Amino acid sequence: MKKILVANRGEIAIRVMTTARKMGIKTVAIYSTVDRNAPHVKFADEAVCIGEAPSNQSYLLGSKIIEVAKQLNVDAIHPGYGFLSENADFAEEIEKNNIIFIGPKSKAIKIMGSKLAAKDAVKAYGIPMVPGIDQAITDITKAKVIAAEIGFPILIKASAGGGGKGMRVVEEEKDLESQMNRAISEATSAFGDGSVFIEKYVASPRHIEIQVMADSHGNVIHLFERECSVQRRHQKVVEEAPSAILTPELRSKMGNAAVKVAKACDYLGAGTVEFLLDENHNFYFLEMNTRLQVEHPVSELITGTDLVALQIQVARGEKLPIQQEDLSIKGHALELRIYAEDPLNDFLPSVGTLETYKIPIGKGIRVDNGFEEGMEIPIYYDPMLAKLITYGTTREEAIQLMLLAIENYNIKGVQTTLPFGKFVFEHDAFRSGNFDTHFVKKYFTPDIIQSEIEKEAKIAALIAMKQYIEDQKTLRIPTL
Ligand code: MV4
Repeated sequence: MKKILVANRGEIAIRVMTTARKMGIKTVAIYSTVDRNAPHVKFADEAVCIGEAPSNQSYLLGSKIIEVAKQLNVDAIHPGYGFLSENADFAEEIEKNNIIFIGPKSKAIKIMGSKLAAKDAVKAYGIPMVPGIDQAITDITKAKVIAAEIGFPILIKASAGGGGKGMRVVEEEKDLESQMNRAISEATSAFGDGSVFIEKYVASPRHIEIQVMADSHGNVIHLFERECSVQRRHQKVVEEAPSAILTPELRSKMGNAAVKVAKACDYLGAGTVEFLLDENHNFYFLEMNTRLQVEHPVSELITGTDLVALQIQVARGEKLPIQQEDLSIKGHALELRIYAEDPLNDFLPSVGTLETYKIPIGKGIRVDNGFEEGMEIPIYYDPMLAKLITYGTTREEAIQLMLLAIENYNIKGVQTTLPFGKFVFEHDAFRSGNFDTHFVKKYFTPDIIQSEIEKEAKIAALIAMKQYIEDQKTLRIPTL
Protein backbone atom coordinates (compact mmCIF):
# COMPACT_ATOMS: atom_id res chain seq x y z
CA MET A 1 0.00 0.00 0.00
CA LYS A 2 1.84 3.06 -1.27
CA LYS A 3 -0.90 5.67 -1.59
CA ILE A 4 -4.14 6.32 0.30
CA LEU A 5 -6.96 8.64 -0.70
CA VAL A 6 -8.88 10.07 2.24
CA ALA A 7 -12.49 10.61 1.23
CA ASN A 8 -13.18 13.17 3.92
CA ARG A 9 -12.32 16.63 5.23
CA GLY A 10 -11.48 18.43 8.48
CA GLU A 11 -9.79 16.91 11.48
CA ILE A 12 -10.42 13.28 10.55
CA ALA A 13 -8.78 13.66 7.14
CA ILE A 14 -5.69 15.07 8.86
CA ARG A 15 -5.83 12.39 11.56
CA VAL A 16 -5.78 9.61 8.94
CA MET A 17 -3.09 11.26 6.82
CA THR A 18 -0.85 11.75 9.86
CA THR A 19 -0.68 8.01 10.48
CA ALA A 20 -0.39 7.18 6.77
CA ARG A 21 2.61 9.48 6.54
CA LYS A 22 4.21 7.87 9.61
CA MET A 23 3.82 4.51 7.87
CA GLY A 24 5.51 5.80 4.72
CA ILE A 25 2.29 5.94 2.72
CA LYS A 26 1.55 8.86 0.37
CA THR A 27 -1.73 10.72 0.84
CA VAL A 28 -4.34 12.16 -1.49
CA ALA A 29 -6.90 14.71 -0.30
CA ILE A 30 -10.15 15.49 -2.01
CA TYR A 31 -11.89 18.82 -1.51
CA SER A 32 -14.84 20.95 -2.51
CA THR A 33 -14.50 24.48 -3.87
CA VAL A 34 -15.02 26.09 -0.42
CA ASP A 35 -12.31 23.87 1.07
CA ARG A 36 -9.65 24.90 -1.46
CA ASN A 37 -7.43 26.36 1.29
CA ALA A 38 -8.43 23.98 4.07
CA PRO A 39 -5.69 22.45 6.26
CA HIS A 40 -6.42 18.89 5.09
CA VAL A 41 -5.70 19.97 1.51
CA LYS A 42 -2.38 21.59 2.44
CA PHE A 43 -1.43 18.58 4.54
CA ALA A 44 -1.80 15.98 1.77
CA ASP A 45 0.86 15.03 -0.79
CA GLU A 46 -1.68 15.49 -3.58
CA ALA A 47 -5.12 17.09 -3.64
CA VAL A 48 -7.99 17.03 -6.11
CA CYS A 49 -11.05 19.28 -6.25
CA ILE A 50 -14.07 17.08 -6.75
CA GLY A 51 -16.92 19.57 -6.88
CA GLU A 52 -19.02 22.33 -5.42
CA ALA A 53 -19.56 23.00 -1.73
CA PRO A 54 -22.77 21.05 -1.04
CA SER A 55 -21.67 17.57 0.01
CA ASN A 56 -23.97 15.88 -2.51
CA GLN A 57 -21.90 17.65 -5.18
CA SER A 58 -18.54 16.74 -3.66
CA TYR A 59 -17.79 14.58 -0.61
CA LEU A 60 -20.73 12.29 -1.34
CA LEU A 61 -19.88 11.63 -5.00
CA GLY A 62 -18.65 8.06 -4.59
CA SER A 63 -18.12 7.23 -8.26
CA LYS A 64 -16.25 10.45 -8.90
CA ILE A 65 -13.99 9.85 -5.90
CA ILE A 66 -13.20 6.36 -7.22
CA GLU A 67 -12.38 7.84 -10.65
CA VAL A 68 -9.91 10.23 -9.03
CA ALA A 69 -8.39 7.34 -7.06
CA LYS A 70 -7.87 5.34 -10.25
CA GLN A 71 -6.32 8.27 -12.10
CA LEU A 72 -3.83 8.84 -9.29
CA ASN A 73 -2.99 5.15 -8.83
CA VAL A 74 -4.35 5.04 -5.32
CA ASP A 75 -4.10 1.68 -3.54
CA ALA A 76 -6.66 2.27 -0.80
CA ILE A 77 -9.44 4.63 0.25
CA HIS A 78 -10.10 5.65 3.85
CA PRO A 79 -13.60 7.05 4.28
CA GLY A 80 -13.21 8.66 7.75
CA TYR A 81 -16.59 9.06 9.49
CA GLY A 82 -19.84 10.51 8.15
CA PHE A 83 -20.15 11.10 4.37
CA LEU A 84 -19.63 7.72 2.59
CA SER A 85 -18.12 5.85 5.52
CA GLU A 86 -21.10 3.55 6.08
CA ASN A 87 -22.26 3.32 2.51
CA ALA A 88 -22.16 -0.36 1.51
CA ASP A 89 -22.42 0.43 -2.22
CA PHE A 90 -19.38 2.73 -2.03
CA ALA A 91 -17.31 0.04 -0.29
CA GLU A 92 -18.39 -2.50 -2.89
CA GLU A 93 -17.64 -0.26 -5.88
CA ILE A 94 -14.17 0.46 -4.49
CA GLU A 95 -13.39 -3.24 -4.17
CA LYS A 96 -14.75 -3.89 -7.69
CA ASN A 97 -12.19 -1.39 -8.97
CA ASN A 98 -9.38 -3.30 -7.26
CA ILE A 99 -8.84 -0.63 -4.66
CA ILE A 100 -8.80 -1.50 -0.96
CA PHE A 101 -11.60 -0.04 1.15
CA ILE A 102 -10.15 0.67 4.61
CA GLY A 103 -13.11 -0.67 6.51
CA PRO A 104 -15.34 -3.72 6.71
CA LYS A 105 -16.77 -5.63 3.76
CA SER A 106 -19.96 -4.18 2.29
CA LYS A 107 -21.97 -7.12 3.63
CA ALA A 108 -21.16 -6.21 7.25
CA ILE A 109 -21.99 -2.55 6.57
CA LYS A 110 -25.32 -3.57 5.09
CA ILE A 111 -26.27 -5.87 8.00
CA MET A 112 -25.40 -3.29 10.65
CA GLY A 113 -27.13 -0.52 8.70
CA SER A 114 -30.41 -2.20 9.49
CA LYS A 115 -31.23 -2.61 13.18
CA LEU A 116 -33.48 -5.57 12.47
CA ALA A 117 -30.87 -7.32 10.29
CA ALA A 118 -28.31 -6.66 13.04
CA LYS A 119 -30.52 -8.23 15.72
CA ASP A 120 -31.12 -11.15 13.45
CA ALA A 121 -27.40 -11.64 12.76
CA VAL A 122 -26.38 -11.65 16.42
CA LYS A 123 -29.32 -13.51 17.97
CA ALA A 124 -27.62 -16.93 17.85
CA TYR A 125 -24.67 -15.63 19.92
CA GLY A 126 -26.33 -15.13 23.29
CA ILE A 127 -25.80 -11.37 23.36
CA PRO A 128 -28.14 -9.56 25.76
CA MET A 129 -30.75 -7.50 23.94
CA VAL A 130 -33.51 -5.22 25.20
CA PRO A 131 -36.77 -7.19 25.55
CA GLY A 132 -38.69 -6.65 22.33
CA ILE A 133 -39.30 -7.96 18.85
CA ASP A 134 -36.87 -8.57 16.03
CA GLN A 135 -39.38 -8.22 13.19
CA ALA A 136 -40.88 -5.18 11.51
CA ILE A 137 -44.43 -4.64 12.69
CA THR A 138 -47.37 -2.93 11.01
CA ASP A 139 -50.37 -4.67 12.51
CA ILE A 140 -51.66 -2.58 15.41
CA THR A 141 -53.52 -5.48 17.05
CA LYS A 142 -50.30 -7.52 17.14
CA ALA A 143 -48.40 -4.48 18.39
CA LYS A 144 -50.83 -4.13 21.31
CA VAL A 145 -50.34 -7.78 22.30
CA ILE A 146 -46.55 -7.46 22.13
CA ALA A 147 -46.51 -4.17 24.05
CA ALA A 148 -48.66 -5.73 26.79
CA GLU A 149 -46.21 -8.63 27.02
CA ILE A 150 -43.17 -6.36 27.23
CA GLY A 151 -44.90 -3.89 29.54
CA PHE A 152 -45.15 -0.11 29.15
CA PRO A 153 -43.34 2.19 28.62
CA ILE A 154 -42.21 0.87 25.27
CA LEU A 155 -40.12 2.43 22.53
CA ILE A 156 -40.92 2.34 18.82
CA LYS A 157 -37.80 2.42 16.68
CA ALA A 158 -37.20 2.63 12.93
CA SER A 159 -35.10 -0.23 11.59
CA ALA A 160 -33.26 2.09 9.20
CA GLY A 161 -33.02 4.85 11.84
CA GLY A 162 -29.93 6.18 13.50
CA GLY A 163 -29.05 8.86 15.99
CA GLY A 164 -32.41 8.54 17.65
CA LYS A 165 -34.33 9.55 14.55
CA GLY A 166 -37.80 8.07 14.35
CA MET A 167 -37.83 6.90 17.98
CA ARG A 168 -41.03 7.25 19.99
CA VAL A 169 -41.70 6.48 23.62
CA VAL A 170 -45.20 5.19 24.34
CA GLU A 171 -46.28 5.37 27.98
CA GLU A 172 -49.67 3.67 27.72
CA GLU A 173 -51.74 1.57 25.34
CA LYS A 174 -54.14 4.30 24.31
CA ASP A 175 -51.29 6.17 22.56
CA LEU A 176 -49.85 3.14 20.80
CA GLU A 177 -51.83 3.28 17.55
CA SER A 178 -51.27 6.97 16.82
CA GLN A 179 -47.58 6.82 17.77
CA MET A 180 -47.02 3.76 15.62
CA ASN A 181 -48.62 5.37 12.60
CA ARG A 182 -46.50 8.45 13.10
CA ALA A 183 -43.32 6.41 13.50
CA ILE A 184 -44.06 4.48 10.29
CA SER A 185 -44.75 7.58 8.21
CA GLU A 186 -41.72 9.37 9.70
CA ALA A 187 -39.45 6.40 8.92
CA THR A 188 -40.86 6.14 5.39
CA SER A 189 -40.17 9.79 4.59
CA ALA A 190 -36.80 9.96 6.39
CA PHE A 191 -35.26 6.64 5.32
CA GLY A 192 -37.48 5.31 2.51
CA ASP A 193 -38.12 2.31 4.75
CA GLY A 194 -41.13 2.27 7.05
CA SER A 195 -40.07 -0.79 9.06
CA VAL A 196 -40.48 -0.19 12.77
CA PHE A 197 -40.15 -2.46 15.77
CA ILE A 198 -40.87 -2.35 19.48
CA GLU A 199 -38.58 -2.57 22.50
CA LYS A 200 -38.95 -2.13 26.23
CA TYR A 201 -38.04 1.49 27.03
CA VAL A 202 -34.96 1.68 29.24
CA ALA A 203 -35.72 4.93 31.05
CA SER A 204 -32.33 6.21 32.29
CA PRO A 205 -29.59 4.35 30.50
CA ARG A 206 -25.92 5.06 30.14
CA HIS A 207 -24.52 4.84 26.63
CA ILE A 208 -21.44 2.66 26.65
CA GLU A 209 -19.72 1.48 23.52
CA ILE A 210 -16.92 -1.00 22.93
CA GLN A 211 -14.15 -0.45 20.39
CA VAL A 212 -13.41 -3.59 18.39
CA MET A 213 -10.80 -4.41 15.79
CA ALA A 214 -10.79 -7.44 13.48
CA ASP A 215 -8.34 -8.83 10.96
CA SER A 216 -8.98 -11.09 7.97
CA HIS A 217 -7.54 -14.15 9.77
CA GLY A 218 -10.40 -14.58 12.22
CA ASN A 219 -8.88 -12.54 15.07
CA VAL A 220 -11.11 -10.04 16.85
CA ILE A 221 -10.07 -7.97 19.85
CA HIS A 222 -11.78 -5.27 21.86
CA LEU A 223 -10.12 -2.12 23.16
CA PHE A 224 -12.43 -1.60 26.13
CA GLU A 225 -15.24 0.90 26.47
CA ARG A 226 -16.03 4.53 25.91
CA GLU A 227 -18.66 6.28 27.98
CA CYS A 228 -20.76 8.58 25.77
CA SER A 229 -23.72 9.42 27.99
CA VAL A 230 -23.14 13.20 27.87
CA GLN A 231 -24.97 14.10 24.68
CA ARG A 232 -27.68 16.51 23.67
CA ARG A 233 -30.39 15.41 21.28
CA HIS A 234 -28.33 12.38 20.24
CA GLN A 235 -25.32 14.55 19.51
CA LYS A 236 -22.37 13.44 21.63
CA VAL A 237 -20.44 16.28 23.28
CA VAL A 238 -18.21 14.61 25.87
CA GLU A 239 -16.74 11.12 25.79
CA GLU A 240 -14.35 9.29 28.08
CA ALA A 241 -12.45 6.08 28.53
CA PRO A 242 -12.67 4.09 30.66
CA SER A 243 -16.21 4.53 32.00
CA ALA A 244 -16.27 5.70 35.60
CA ILE A 245 -18.61 2.88 36.63
CA LEU A 246 -17.63 -0.37 34.90
CA THR A 247 -16.16 -3.10 37.07
CA PRO A 248 -13.48 -5.35 35.54
CA GLU A 249 -16.06 -8.17 35.40
CA LEU A 250 -18.68 -6.11 33.56
CA ARG A 251 -16.02 -4.69 31.24
CA SER A 252 -14.90 -8.15 30.33
CA LYS A 253 -18.48 -9.36 29.75
CA MET A 254 -19.31 -6.38 27.51
CA GLY A 255 -16.01 -6.75 25.67
CA ASN A 256 -16.66 -10.40 24.96
CA ALA A 257 -20.20 -9.63 23.79
CA ALA A 258 -18.84 -6.96 21.43
CA VAL A 259 -16.31 -9.41 19.98
CA LYS A 260 -19.17 -11.85 19.33
CA VAL A 261 -21.16 -9.14 17.54
CA ALA A 262 -18.17 -8.51 15.28
CA LYS A 263 -17.76 -12.23 14.60
CA ALA A 264 -21.49 -12.55 13.84
CA CYS A 265 -21.12 -10.27 10.81
CA ASP A 266 -17.65 -11.43 9.75
CA TYR A 267 -16.25 -8.06 10.64
CA LEU A 268 -13.02 -6.50 9.38
CA GLY A 269 -11.25 -3.40 10.66
CA ALA A 270 -12.32 -0.91 13.34
CA GLY A 271 -15.88 -0.99 14.61
CA THR A 272 -17.91 0.09 17.60
CA VAL A 273 -20.56 -1.93 19.37
CA GLU A 274 -23.09 0.23 21.23
CA PHE A 275 -24.75 -0.88 24.42
CA LEU A 276 -27.25 0.57 26.85
CA LEU A 277 -26.52 0.05 30.52
CA ASP A 278 -29.51 0.29 32.88
CA GLU A 279 -29.57 1.35 36.56
CA ASN A 280 -28.99 -2.24 37.67
CA HIS A 281 -25.96 -2.50 35.39
CA ASN A 282 -27.63 -4.84 32.93
CA PHE A 283 -26.30 -4.20 29.44
CA TYR A 284 -28.09 -4.55 26.12
CA PHE A 285 -26.77 -4.58 22.57
CA LEU A 286 -28.11 -1.63 20.57
CA GLU A 287 -26.28 -1.44 17.25
CA MET A 288 -22.86 -1.55 15.64
CA ASN A 289 -21.18 1.37 13.90
CA THR A 290 -19.04 0.13 11.06
CA ARG A 291 -16.59 3.04 10.94
CA LEU A 292 -13.81 4.70 12.88
CA GLN A 293 -15.67 6.94 15.31
CA VAL A 294 -15.16 10.58 16.19
CA GLU A 295 -14.29 9.62 19.77
CA HIS A 296 -11.67 6.97 18.91
CA PRO A 297 -8.76 9.00 20.44
CA VAL A 298 -9.80 8.28 24.04
CA SER A 299 -9.44 4.55 23.34
CA GLU A 300 -6.05 5.14 21.71
CA LEU A 301 -4.78 7.01 24.75
CA ILE A 302 -5.80 4.46 27.37
CA THR A 303 -4.52 1.49 25.33
CA GLY A 304 -1.43 3.08 23.76
CA THR A 305 -2.55 2.09 20.27
CA ASP A 306 -2.95 3.87 16.92
CA LEU A 307 -6.32 2.72 15.61
CA VAL A 308 -5.73 4.13 12.13
CA ALA A 309 -2.46 2.20 11.89
CA LEU A 310 -4.30 -0.98 12.91
CA GLN A 311 -7.00 -0.26 10.32
CA ILE A 312 -4.35 0.07 7.63
CA GLN A 313 -2.52 -3.08 8.73
CA VAL A 314 -5.61 -5.29 8.68
CA ALA A 315 -6.74 -3.71 5.40
CA ARG A 316 -3.41 -4.83 3.91
CA GLY A 317 -4.32 -8.36 4.98
CA GLU A 318 -1.91 -8.50 7.90
CA LYS A 319 -2.66 -10.20 11.18
CA LEU A 320 -3.47 -7.96 14.14
CA PRO A 321 -0.11 -7.20 15.81
CA ILE A 322 -1.70 -7.35 19.28
CA GLN A 323 -3.79 -9.93 21.09
CA GLN A 324 -6.42 -9.39 23.77
CA GLU A 325 -4.00 -10.42 26.54
CA ASP A 326 -1.55 -7.70 25.45
CA LEU A 327 -4.10 -5.00 26.17
CA SER A 328 -4.77 -3.23 29.44
CA ILE A 329 -6.14 0.12 30.48
CA LYS A 330 -3.61 2.72 31.50
CA GLY A 331 -4.79 6.12 32.74
CA HIS A 332 -7.93 8.04 31.86
CA ALA A 333 -8.85 10.06 28.76
CA LEU A 334 -11.54 12.67 28.14
CA GLU A 335 -12.75 14.24 24.91
CA LEU A 336 -14.71 17.43 24.34
CA ARG A 337 -16.05 18.11 20.87
CA ILE A 338 -15.51 21.75 19.94
CA TYR A 339 -18.42 22.75 17.75
CA ALA A 340 -18.98 26.18 16.22
CA GLU A 341 -22.36 26.29 17.94
CA ASP A 342 -23.83 28.76 20.38
CA PRO A 343 -24.65 27.08 23.70
CA LEU A 344 -26.52 30.25 24.74
CA ASN A 345 -28.76 30.01 21.69
CA ASP A 346 -29.95 26.41 21.64
CA PHE A 347 -26.66 25.25 20.08
CA LEU A 348 -27.47 26.84 16.72
CA PRO A 349 -24.53 26.80 14.31
CA SER A 350 -22.46 29.93 14.84
CA VAL A 351 -21.24 31.01 11.44
CA GLY A 352 -18.31 33.30 10.87
CA THR A 353 -14.57 33.63 10.62
CA LEU A 354 -12.05 32.33 13.14
CA GLU A 355 -10.54 35.73 13.97
CA THR A 356 -8.48 34.20 16.75
CA TYR A 357 -7.77 30.49 16.85
CA LYS A 358 -5.14 29.39 19.36
CA ILE A 359 -4.91 25.78 20.44
CA PRO A 360 -3.74 24.72 23.91
CA ILE A 361 -0.56 22.69 24.07
CA GLY A 362 1.04 20.72 26.88
CA LYS A 363 1.67 17.30 28.33
CA GLY A 364 -1.50 15.23 28.40
CA ILE A 365 -3.29 17.50 25.92
CA ARG A 366 -4.11 16.35 22.38
CA VAL A 367 -6.09 18.41 19.90
CA ASP A 368 -7.32 16.71 16.73
CA ASN A 369 -7.97 19.81 14.70
CA GLY A 370 -9.14 20.69 11.20
CA PHE A 371 -9.11 24.48 11.26
CA GLU A 372 -6.78 27.47 11.48
CA GLU A 373 -6.87 31.16 12.30
CA GLY A 374 -8.46 33.34 9.61
CA MET A 375 -10.55 30.54 8.15
CA GLU A 376 -14.22 30.94 7.53
CA ILE A 377 -16.34 28.03 8.76
CA PRO A 378 -18.25 26.59 5.83
CA ILE A 379 -21.98 26.31 6.45
CA TYR A 380 -22.24 23.17 4.32
CA TYR A 381 -20.77 20.63 6.71
CA ASP A 382 -20.80 19.47 10.29
CA PRO A 383 -19.69 22.44 12.44
CA MET A 384 -17.18 20.47 14.52
CA LEU A 385 -13.89 22.40 14.56
CA ALA A 386 -11.75 20.09 16.64
CA LYS A 387 -11.64 17.59 19.45
CA LEU A 388 -9.97 18.55 22.71
CA ILE A 389 -8.61 15.43 24.36
CA THR A 390 -6.83 15.12 27.70
CA TYR A 391 -5.05 12.20 29.29
CA GLY A 392 -4.08 11.76 32.91
CA THR A 393 -3.12 9.07 35.37
CA THR A 394 -6.53 9.36 37.01
CA ARG A 395 -9.96 10.63 35.96
CA GLU A 396 -9.55 13.57 38.35
CA GLU A 397 -6.24 14.52 36.71
CA ALA A 398 -7.74 14.29 33.22
CA ILE A 399 -10.60 16.57 34.34
CA GLN A 400 -8.20 19.16 35.80
CA LEU A 401 -6.14 19.09 32.61
CA MET A 402 -9.31 19.52 30.56
CA LEU A 403 -10.40 22.60 32.52
CA LEU A 404 -6.93 24.07 32.06
CA ALA A 405 -6.95 23.28 28.33
CA ILE A 406 -10.42 24.84 27.89
CA GLU A 407 -9.10 27.97 29.61
CA ASN A 408 -6.17 28.08 27.16
CA TYR A 409 -8.17 27.42 23.99
CA ASN A 410 -8.66 30.87 22.49
CA ILE A 411 -11.34 31.15 19.83
CA LYS A 412 -12.75 34.48 18.71
CA GLY A 413 -15.15 35.21 15.86
CA VAL A 414 -17.62 32.41 16.54
CA GLN A 415 -19.37 30.93 19.54
CA THR A 416 -18.29 27.41 20.51
CA THR A 417 -19.10 24.58 22.90
CA LEU A 418 -16.00 25.38 25.01
CA PRO A 419 -18.01 27.06 27.81
CA PHE A 420 -20.47 24.19 27.70
CA GLY A 421 -17.57 21.80 28.19
CA LYS A 422 -16.43 23.80 31.22
CA PHE A 423 -19.94 23.46 32.64
CA VAL A 424 -19.89 19.66 32.18
CA PHE A 425 -16.43 19.09 33.64
CA GLU A 426 -17.19 21.28 36.67
CA HIS A 427 -20.54 19.64 37.36
CA ASP A 428 -20.85 17.47 40.48
CA ALA A 429 -22.84 14.80 38.67
CA PHE A 430 -20.13 14.43 36.04
CA ARG A 431 -17.33 14.54 38.57
CA SER A 432 -18.95 11.91 40.76
CA GLY A 433 -19.52 9.68 37.75
CA ASN A 434 -23.18 9.44 38.65
CA PHE A 435 -24.92 10.50 35.41
CA ASP A 436 -26.85 9.03 32.48
CA THR A 437 -28.04 10.02 29.00
CA HIS A 438 -30.33 12.65 30.56
CA PHE A 439 -27.40 14.66 31.96
CA VAL A 440 -27.74 17.65 29.59
CA LYS A 441 -31.54 17.79 29.68
CA LYS A 442 -31.51 17.45 33.47
CA TYR A 443 -28.83 19.96 34.43
CA PHE A 444 -28.07 22.37 31.62
CA THR A 445 -29.66 25.76 31.16
CA PRO A 446 -28.00 28.57 29.18
CA ASP A 447 -28.16 30.98 32.16
CA ILE A 448 -25.62 28.82 34.04
CA ILE A 449 -22.91 29.61 31.50
CA GLN A 450 -24.35 33.07 30.87
CA SER A 451 -23.72 34.04 34.51
CA GLU A 452 -20.29 32.40 34.33
CA ILE A 453 -19.44 34.52 31.26
CA GLU A 454 -20.72 37.67 33.01
CA LYS A 455 -18.69 36.89 36.12
CA GLU A 456 -15.55 36.53 34.00
CA ALA A 457 -16.34 39.72 32.10
CA LYS A 458 -16.66 41.59 35.44
CA ILE A 459 -13.33 40.25 36.65
CA ALA A 460 -11.72 41.21 33.34
CA ALA A 461 -13.18 44.72 33.67
CA LEU A 462 -11.87 45.05 37.22
CA ILE A 463 -8.39 43.95 36.18
CA ALA A 464 -8.45 46.45 33.30
CA MET A 465 -9.58 49.20 35.64
CA LYS A 466 -6.83 48.40 38.16
CA GLN A 467 -4.25 48.46 35.38
CA TYR A 468 -5.63 51.77 34.11
CA ILE A 469 -5.28 53.35 37.55
CA GLU A 470 -1.73 51.99 37.89
CA ASP A 471 -0.83 53.33 34.44
CA GLN A 472 -2.25 56.73 35.31
CA LYS A 473 -0.02 56.86 38.39
CA THR A 474 3.16 56.06 36.55
CA LEU A 475 2.37 58.02 33.44
CA ARG A 476 1.34 61.22 35.16
CA ILE A 477 4.00 63.80 34.76
CA PRO A 478 3.61 66.59 37.25
CA THR A 479 2.86 69.84 35.54
CA LEU A 480 5.05 72.62 36.70
C1 MV4 B 1 -33.04 3.08 23.52
C2 MV4 B 1 -33.23 3.86 24.69
C3 MV4 B 1 -34.00 3.31 25.69
N1 MV4 B 1 -34.56 2.09 25.54
N2 MV4 B 1 -33.60 1.87 23.43
C4 MV4 B 1 -30.94 6.48 20.97
C5 MV4 B 1 -30.15 6.42 19.71
C6 MV4 B 1 -30.14 5.00 19.30
N3 MV4 B 1 -28.81 4.61 18.96
C7 MV4 B 1 -30.67 4.24 20.45
N4 MV4 B 1 -31.12 5.17 21.43
C8 MV4 B 1 -31.78 4.78 22.56
N5 MV4 B 1 -32.32 3.53 22.50
C9 MV4 B 1 -34.34 1.40 24.41
N6 MV4 B 1 -34.92 0.19 24.28
C10 MV4 B 1 -32.64 5.10 24.77
C11 MV4 B 1 -31.91 5.58 23.69
C12 MV4 B 1 -31.36 6.89 23.88
C13 MV4 B 1 -29.99 7.12 23.86
C14 MV4 B 1 -29.08 6.10 23.62
C15 MV4 B 1 -27.73 6.36 23.60
C16 MV4 B 1 -27.26 7.64 23.84
C17 MV4 B 1 -28.14 8.64 24.07
C18 MV4 B 1 -29.51 8.41 24.07
C19 MV4 B 1 -30.39 9.46 24.33
C20 MV4 B 1 -31.72 9.23 24.33
C21 MV4 B 1 -32.20 7.95 24.09
